[in-house]
Amino acid sequence: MKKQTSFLLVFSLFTLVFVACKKDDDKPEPKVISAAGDISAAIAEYRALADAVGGRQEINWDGVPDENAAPYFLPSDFFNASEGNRARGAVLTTNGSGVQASADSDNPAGTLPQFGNINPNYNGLLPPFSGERVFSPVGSNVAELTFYVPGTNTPGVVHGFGAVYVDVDRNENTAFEYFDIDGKSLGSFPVPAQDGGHSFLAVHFPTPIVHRVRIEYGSGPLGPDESATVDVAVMDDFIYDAPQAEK
Ligand SMILES: [Ca+2]
Ligand SMILES: [Ca+2]
Ligand SMILES: [Ca+2]
Repeated sequence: MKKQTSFLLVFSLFTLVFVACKKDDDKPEPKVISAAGDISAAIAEYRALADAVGGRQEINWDGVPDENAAPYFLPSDFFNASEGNRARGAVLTTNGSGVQASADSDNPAGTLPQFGNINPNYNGLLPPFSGERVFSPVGSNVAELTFYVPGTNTPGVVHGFGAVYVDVDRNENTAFEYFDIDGKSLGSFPVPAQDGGHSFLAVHFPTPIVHRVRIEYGSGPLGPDESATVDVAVMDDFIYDAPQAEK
């Protein structure tokens, strides 16, 4: 009887140690910053984190010229130019027909802002956080953001990524999933809802480990009217720390 008890005790201790180690090895614990409504304090907090690890990049879409904005697609590598203001190390892809920055209000083609080119009822429904242009994949509600050493084809890594969402009504539809350079998931993180307004989510890891972010939001691709079953959402400002080569 005594022998059996000690065996059980040793076995339980072993299990405890094993579980504790496994948890530590599983994934590095990131800092998660999220907010809905007034998101300015959360953005300031994340900017400071990105600044502290070698500088930050921000994409607010507002400098995209008319010829690269809706109704035209934004080239996937628009923000991975070899030099100048577009050398941001960010490549945007989708399994839909392409990605777009929305039109501004004085574009020569007269395209409606806030993705009114896709559904005129969206104009007025999707208030931008910065400037006039917002971002969305078209033909899909999934976008992939992959980091490169700016201006090169060398895969890059960052500590983290954060972004502003516009008009997320239900948080079950909307999340970021982060991946390392081997394609291993670092976790999936939900975005808080804010009907008619702005939400923010940023996830910052202790080391530069993020190579790709899968961004999924809204209940489906842009097209149908917002309703009790359809949650139309788009994105505005992207913020991340400077992409670097993996060491
Ligand atoms: Ca903007
Ligand atoms: Ca709404
Ligand atoms: Ca919505």
